[in-house]
Amino acid sequence: MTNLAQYDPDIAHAIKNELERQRNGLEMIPSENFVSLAVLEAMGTVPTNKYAEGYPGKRYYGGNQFIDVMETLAIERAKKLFGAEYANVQPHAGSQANMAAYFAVMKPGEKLMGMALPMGGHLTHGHPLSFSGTFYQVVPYGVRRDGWLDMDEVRAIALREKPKVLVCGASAYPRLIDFKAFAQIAHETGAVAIADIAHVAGLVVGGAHPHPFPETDIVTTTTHKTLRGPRSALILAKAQYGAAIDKAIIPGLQGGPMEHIIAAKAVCFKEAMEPSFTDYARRIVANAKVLAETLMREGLTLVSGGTDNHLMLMDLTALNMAGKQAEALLDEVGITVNKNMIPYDPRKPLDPSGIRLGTPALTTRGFTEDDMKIVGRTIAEVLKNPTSDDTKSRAREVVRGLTEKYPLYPDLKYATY
Ligand code: DSN
Repeated sequence: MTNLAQYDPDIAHAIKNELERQRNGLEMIPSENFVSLAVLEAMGTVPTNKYAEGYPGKRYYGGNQFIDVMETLAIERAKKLFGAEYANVQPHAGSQANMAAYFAVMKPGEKLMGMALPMGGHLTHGHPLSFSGTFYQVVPYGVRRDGWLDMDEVRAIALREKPKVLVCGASAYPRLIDFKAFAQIAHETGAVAIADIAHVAGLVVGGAHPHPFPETDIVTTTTHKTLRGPRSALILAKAQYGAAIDKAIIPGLQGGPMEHIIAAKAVCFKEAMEPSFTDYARRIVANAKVLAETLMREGLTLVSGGTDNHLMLMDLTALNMAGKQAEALLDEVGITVNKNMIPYDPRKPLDPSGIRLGTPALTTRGFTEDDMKIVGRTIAEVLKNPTSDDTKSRAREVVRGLTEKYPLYPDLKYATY
């Protein structure tokens, strides 16, 4: 067996370059993070070779005695971590987790009520171009003009429309989500309450965001955002939904589970149960609040006037700039953010008025509130002086100083090329 660098230097080189990009830049896309070396190691292991369709103790293939150990540990840890009666650790990704949750409780053509994507929701919460907007009748809700959710409006829509499923959770909402209030509205109107906590899962288990259980019926999440695990997903639920969700995943939607990723999820859940994870979650939010205050003190506009979680949404209209331009400018100095629609955006999804940025990845590196002030002032200076080469040089120096102060994966060695 030859190693990657020997056999395929082109791919090995691209991977090495990606590692250096991650090391040398400020990663501020709020849905990204850096996994531990233990999680990284588990992902690159031999369970990838194994077919394990079915569930522990009930597989369609032989030879699963060790796979069952991994998956059972992942299930038991997930249940303990989230205080859930049931867990399914097989969804490959967040979209598949949501698809399985809907498939378990709703027939095609029934009503799905979810937050509209341009308002901060997600494609799988009913966007017309997603399976969710194709298979189901969609009833969208949004935020008010001030960027905040209005639970009275959500309740009024749900009472009028009587959806089969009310899904809550968001991809670009900087405030706390009252999962309990959503579940109450769902149950008052006869709907199943699903919380997609992908963005805030790490904050939820770290006690820095309200918890969806025990009120919510089904909870879906990715595992790679604030939860800081492998790129994958998870479904949790009240026990009564377990059998239907198991069937929705297999044979409903997926084939062989990725057991190497399930092993890595088990490691992630163990890490998230450590007392230090609570401190991590608290620091993500503290860093985000300082970053938001710094940006606003510099005169920049944040949707809803700040943040209560790990992310913020900047409205660039007053700078006479679009999200695309801001994303590219910050990229030039080594700061990675993503262009994003803002609520009531007059522009288009691929050319929106805002950017979305957050603190989970920088907090993993060790950035403090004082560092976030420096980051905020640097971002503001670049955005306010888009044509100044001096500004860009200064910003690159700041980025270099900070990334050297908090080295990423200093012990990770790939073969030299
Ligand atoms: N793509 C994810 C995000 O960036 O928020 C949502 O699925």
